[in-house]
Amino acid sequence: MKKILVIHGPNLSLLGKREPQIYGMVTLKQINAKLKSIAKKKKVSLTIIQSNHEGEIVDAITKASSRYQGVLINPAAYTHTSVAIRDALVASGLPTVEVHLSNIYSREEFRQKSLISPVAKGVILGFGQQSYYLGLETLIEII
Ligand code: CA2
Repeated sequence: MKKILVIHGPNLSLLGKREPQIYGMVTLKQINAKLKSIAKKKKVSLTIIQSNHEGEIVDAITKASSRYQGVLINPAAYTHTSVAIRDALVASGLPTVEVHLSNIYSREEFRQKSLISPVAKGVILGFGQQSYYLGLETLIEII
C-alpha cells in the first residue's frame, strides 16, 4: 500500500478555535478525519502530524524519504521563511503538494512569497479545507 505523510505546520492546531473569519470553523481534527476517509477509499495509508517546530518538521521529512511515497504539507508560517523545510523536501526526493486554506496572494505582502512552492509538484490554495482534499486526491494520482 502506498504511504503519504501529511504535515500541518505551526498553529494549525488552533483551527476552528481562533480567527474563524480567516480560517473558517473547521477543526484540524475534522480535516484529518476527512483526509483519512479519502485515503481509505483510495486504498492509501496516511500518517498525519502537526508541529510548531521547524526542526521537527525537517526531521519528519528526512525520515519520510525511505518510508513514504509523497508529502502533503501546509507549512503555515514556515511557508514564507523556511529554507530548512524546502531543503529537506528537495533532499527527500518525494513528490510534494503544498496546500493553504487561505489565498496567500490576497493577503499581507509578507505572505505572498512561498519558499516551498518552487520545489513542490503543485500548490492548491484559497479553498479552505477543500484545498487539503484536492491536494490529497491529486497527490494520490501522482504517486
Ligand atoms: O492559509 C494557510 O493555510 C496558511 O498556511 C495558514 C498559516 C499562515 O501563516 C500562512 O500564511 C497561510 C497560519 C496557520 C495558523 O492557523 C491559525 C488558525 C486559527 C487561529 C490562528 C492561527
